[in-house]
Amino acid sequence: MTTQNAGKAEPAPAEGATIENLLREERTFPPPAGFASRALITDPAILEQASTEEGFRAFWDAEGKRLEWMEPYGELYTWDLPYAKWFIGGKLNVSVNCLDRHVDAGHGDRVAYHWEAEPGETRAITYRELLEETCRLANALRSLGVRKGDRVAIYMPMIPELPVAMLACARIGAAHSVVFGGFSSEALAGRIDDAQCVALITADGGYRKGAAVNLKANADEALRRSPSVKHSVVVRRTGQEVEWSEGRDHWYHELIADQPATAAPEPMDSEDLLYLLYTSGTTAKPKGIMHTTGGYLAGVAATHRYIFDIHDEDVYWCMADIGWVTGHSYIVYGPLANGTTGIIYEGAIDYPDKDRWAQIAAKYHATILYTAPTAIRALMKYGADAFARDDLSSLRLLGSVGEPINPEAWAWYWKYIGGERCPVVDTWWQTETGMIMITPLPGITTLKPGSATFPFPGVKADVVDESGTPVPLGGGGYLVLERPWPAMLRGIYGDPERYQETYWSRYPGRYFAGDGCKRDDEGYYWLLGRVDDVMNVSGHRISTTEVESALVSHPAVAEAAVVGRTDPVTGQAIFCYVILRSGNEPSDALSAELREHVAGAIGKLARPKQIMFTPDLPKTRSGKIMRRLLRDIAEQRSLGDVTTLADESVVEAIRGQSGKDED
Ligand code: 7RM
Repeated sequence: MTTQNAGKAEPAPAEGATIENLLREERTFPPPAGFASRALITDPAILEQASTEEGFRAFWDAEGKRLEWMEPYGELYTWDLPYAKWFIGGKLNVSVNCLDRHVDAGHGDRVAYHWEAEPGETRAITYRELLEETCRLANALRSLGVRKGDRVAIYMPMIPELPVAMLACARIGAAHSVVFGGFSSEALAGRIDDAQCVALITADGGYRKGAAVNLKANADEALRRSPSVKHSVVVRRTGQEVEWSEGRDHWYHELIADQPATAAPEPMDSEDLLYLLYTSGTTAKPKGIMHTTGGYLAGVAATHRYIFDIHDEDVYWCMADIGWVTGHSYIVYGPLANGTTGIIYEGAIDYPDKDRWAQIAAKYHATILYTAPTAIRALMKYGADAFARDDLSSLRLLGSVGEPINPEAWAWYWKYIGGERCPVVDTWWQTETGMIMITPLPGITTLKPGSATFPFPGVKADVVDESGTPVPLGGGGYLVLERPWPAMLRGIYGDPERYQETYWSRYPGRYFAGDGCKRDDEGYYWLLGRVDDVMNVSGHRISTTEVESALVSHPAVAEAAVVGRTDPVTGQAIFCYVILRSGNEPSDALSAELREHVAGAIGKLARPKQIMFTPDLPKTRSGKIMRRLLRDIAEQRSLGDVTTLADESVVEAIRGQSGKDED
């Protein structure tokens, strides 16, 4: 096998390998001794133990037993492909597990969330307060006729009432469907309609970079088209002028004012629907991913606890928006199930000051930060001096999620934010998986920058080629999962065929994640981006991730996005969008240098055809680069669906640049 070389010669496509393995990263970081000595998991044998069916069952049974059940479960799980059920016959309520349980154990005064608003207000909400507010809203929803089995849409900014709304739904057995506050009325209407939601919980507005967003106006527009919603509950956040529909609209504060602070929790079957969360397909209509009760809660609680190594005194800050799955699993359900003290921040992390995030981390003595590579690269662009005045010495663990993290960003995160003492957990998972699946365990795993390392205990993953044959270590292919896991999706709402087709038909019996992946000779997993993004240059299947990582390892480059563009000679040619670090100017010389740099770092076959310098990149609200749009721009086509694009002006800014063909 010759695919291990660092690209000095052009390797032929390796047998069975469907995606080239080009980038080589040699740095390793064992767990810092001070960290490992008090970590929750210190024995590497757990990975081996949980790999057998017996060990896997023992692991999840123990995690299931940590939860509070109204009726105990019998069988641990059943697997009637492609449908798993977990904790069979058990009854529980998620809000009880997230709230009552901790208050009953004497932790009512513990802070559940430190809330920090962009304009500067703050609130500390204890577990007792969160429980009482949840019960008031649960009662209010019941008074409006919302019942077990109904669906409730939530369209809110990052304010404490958002987790309250989710928990209140969970308390009464209604499934919530949270729609990002940044989405349009059209996106909201489509999602409400698909789920036939009976109620909507929203706010008058929210703040983002100093401006008030018109949530209520968007919601009103959506409700004109979505007649299933009979009641709309509105939090007064900004105080802005709103239209009012008598009988349908209710102020949150008025509605809960007279409600009792206790509410009987609905006993839910372990397999009852907890929530829907819509993920946008590239062109087709968004999929309502279904998550249920017992397995989901056990899955997110266990992964949160062991991967973030949660101790009682931790102050944990996941910087995601609650409107995407990271917020559901790792701001709300996992952390609350574990009785963790967390931070919720409403605004942009670099507003009004570049170091706003660091001021917040310092103020609350955050011990754990969990964010996305896109945020890390944005902070890199500002440079470490931007937060030199903030004391980040309380930090002890860092996490990354959402995209492959390029080794340079990883190393910067480790060095400048973590002060070279905090393990960095690069966590791979999806809306569909519900919980983290591939990840370091920070007390035992030797880290490699850019690798999500190994499957979580009990997770059975593999990397396969087109035909489904496992690719040997050292090669790249497609990531599959081979055994059910408790937090896995239970389907796509209203569309069982699409569920079967999207995830289970390509490799019968195995879950197809849609991501490229390679393993190195020590078995470390390296995620290579979405398979739709893989480029085909002269028959070599090259991951955009590896070319982007190579570009970002050049000192002039802050961020890069790479796509394949149709090429008459090579099929596709590598087209790179590059954002420069401040102090660097676009030039033909720099363009040539970057192309050489990539060729030198990962091989001549990956030498870019074209570099386009650009001020910005199109991203989703959760920070993922929309390579599909970049392909459209590179091919000079009209753009496809742009509803999930965070900032539409970016596309025009890019189109205004010129890119010159090389060669
Ligand atoms: C949690 C989340 C899922 C997709 C997934 C990947 C990519 C997420 C990583 C990652 C490499 C990671 N859910 N992805 N985490 N790629 N390394 N650590 O992001 O449903 O919104 O997206 O995100 O492509 O399939 S998601």
